[in-house]
Formats: sequence, structure tokens, C-alpha cells
Amino acid sequence: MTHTSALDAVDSEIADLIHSEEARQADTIRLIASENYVSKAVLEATGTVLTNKYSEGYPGKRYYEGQQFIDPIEQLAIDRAKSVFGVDHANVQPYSGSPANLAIYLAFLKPGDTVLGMALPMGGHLTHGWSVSATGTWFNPVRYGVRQDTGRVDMDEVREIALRERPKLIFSGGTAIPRTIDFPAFAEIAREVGAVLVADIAHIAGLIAGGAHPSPVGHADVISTTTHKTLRGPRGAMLMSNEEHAKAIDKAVFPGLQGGPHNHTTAAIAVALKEASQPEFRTYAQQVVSNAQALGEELASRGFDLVSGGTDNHLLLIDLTSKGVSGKVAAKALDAAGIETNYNTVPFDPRKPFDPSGLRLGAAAITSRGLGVEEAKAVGGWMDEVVTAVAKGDADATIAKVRAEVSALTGKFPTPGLD
Ligand code: DSN
Repeated sequence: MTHTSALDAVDSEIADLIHSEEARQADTIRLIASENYVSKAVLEATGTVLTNKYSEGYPGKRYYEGQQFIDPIEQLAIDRAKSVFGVDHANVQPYSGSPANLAIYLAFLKPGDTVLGMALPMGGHLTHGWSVSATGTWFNPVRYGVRQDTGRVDMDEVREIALRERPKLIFSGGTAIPRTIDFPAFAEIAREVGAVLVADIAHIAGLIAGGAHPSPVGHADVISTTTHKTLRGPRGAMLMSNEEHAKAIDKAVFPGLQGGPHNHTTAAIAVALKEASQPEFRTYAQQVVSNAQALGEELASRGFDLVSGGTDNHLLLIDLTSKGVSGKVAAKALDAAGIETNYNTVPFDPRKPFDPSGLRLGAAAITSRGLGVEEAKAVGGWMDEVVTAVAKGDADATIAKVRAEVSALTGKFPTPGLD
């Protein structure tokens, strides 16, 4: 448990809730694809006096005094991002992924301009021009998806749409893509139509840093990422690019869209990037993929329908239609059994987003926790037991049994950040 004596004394209600969340995170198998466990070092950096400081501007060019220690902190984060990802330029100030992506629009587009992104129900992100997002309202969104027969992006289709619609901006990447993203093919299309290519690597940044997914560097004009998913840093984001786009991006983040950067987050990003540059991080990244594949194979062997047939990365998307259970019902039963997932649309989903046909799973958090292939397979078996029992309409005993087995397993693996 985190040592929080002042918090316990000042606000025991919040302290108790935080301690309960610590216990929950320790006692569950966390398969939410966008989540992870940060290290104790990252956690400590986020809870510091850096939160007291305003620093509008960039290192060496601030609008407030007293930046003697903030400047080198931000510069370290920038330098480490450049070194880990091999880019010319990094902006570590975006508050999170959505503001980071909005800054890209501000840097390169005018309202009404056309943007090509992956449709949200096909695996894209809200900010890639989906209709309920500002990006789909203020700009003219056109969309690509995946093929129904393969569950994979069809680059010929992307090219056809791009040639027809002439977007100024193309987004590659998304939030529910279990397969390798073909950055060189996207780059070729973007060049052909004169569009700026964005690689949104929020989900796979840690895999790229660890050499377990090809890098978009040299292909994409701009790289956008959050820092808290597979990269295992604090809640935050970064924009990276070559020198050509550096000024436009910096101007769009500040003063275009944001005020003062969150310096405690910047410091924690720097720490996470230092961790990501260590040899152990490469082992972690490879293990994330092995664990996701082992979980996928176990589920497939038990009759689960995996979108695209499997995974190349940390993420699995399961269509539960053949199991006779909706994603929401399955996710709630699994959560009761101590296995945390999120319900998710699957491509061509006939159901609504709030009660879709699928489940999305990710292996980053369990890998950070130290679980391996054997445990990933056991988790697949428990998921099958719970979903099968739910489909039969009598799951209480199974959920209780699996809950106990989950607790027995998690008890053997210390929780990062709390150990
Ligand atoms: N909400 C994130 C995810 O779960 O993938 C994306 O913003």
C-alpha cells in the first residue's frame, strides 16, 4: 500500500478510496488494452512539488520565472523521447492523446478540410474524425475500415478513398487494431495525394520502443502517442516529428491549444522513457506480444472468434456472437470474476456501441505484473468458463470459483508500484 499519512489525516474518504483502488488493482487480472502498471519510480515522479509550478513556453523560452529545474526536466524528457524513438523532434507537453491529436489538426488543417482516418467501430479513435468528436464536426472526415473477410485494413481500399477524397491529413493507427500497421504503405498513399501522414501509436508505443512492432519513423510526418499504455508511463502524451514540422507542432500545442504543461507528468514521462531505453524493456515488449498470442491461442482453441484470427501485438478483439453473449454482459461477468476487460464494437457490428458484440483484451498490464505464457493460457481458460456459464444463464458459482483462482494467482505476483 502507498504511504499516504498526510492524505489519510486530511481526507480519509479519498485516502480510503485510493487504498481500495490499490487493492483492486493488486487483486485483479487487468486485460484492458490501454492500461498498464507504472513503476514505483514513475509513480513517485508524478506525486511531487512539480505540480506547483507554471511553465508556459518551452525550455529556455518561458513566460514565468523560476524554471531552473523545470527546464532541465523537460529537456531530459525531450532528449529521451528523441533517443528512444529515433526522431528529430519531440513535444512532451500534450495533456493526453486527444489534445495531442487536436494539436495536429491545428498545426496542419483549416476547419472544413478533409481528414482520412479509421472508422471508430472498425478500430480507429474518436479523434481520427469520428462524428461525435470535435474532429468529425469541425473537419470533413472520410473513413476507411477493415475487410469483412480478413478483419484487416485493406491498403488498396485506403488508397482508393484517398485518391477520391484528397485528404490533407491521414491517420494511421487506432485503438482496437490487433495487427501490424503498415506504415510504409500509408506513407506511399499520403505522398501520392500530398497529405500529411500521422501515425497514432498510442497503443503500440511501448512495443515500438522495445522493438516488438515496426517503427513509423521515416514514414509518418507526425507521430502521436499517449505515454501510459504499452509505454508504461504516466497519463500524458507526446508529439514527435522531423525538423520540418517541429515549429508547427510546438506552436499548436502552446499557445495554440494548451496553457502550462503538467510538469509532474513531464518528469514521470522522462522516467518512463529512461526505463524504456533499458534492455529489460525489450524483453517486456516481446513478452507482451507472446502473452497476447498465448491468450489468443487459448481462446481460439476454445471456440472464441478472434477478429483477424489472432494478434501481432498486445491486443485481441473477440467477437462473442458465436458464444451467444454480448460484450457488455461478458465484461461485467468477467469483472465480477476478477478479470477486467472492456466491451468493444467489432468490425461490422450489428449491435450498438454501448452494448456491442465484442470484448477487447490487452496483455501489457499482466506482462508488467510478471505473468507469462502459462498464466495467460490459464486466464483464457477462466474466461471461457465464465462466458460459457453466462451463456447458460447460471454463472454465479463459476464466477465465485474463478474469482478465488484469480486471487490465488495474483497473490503470487507483486503489483508494480506497490511492491
Ligand atoms: N481510451 C483509449 C483506449 O482505451 O484505447 C483510447 O483513447
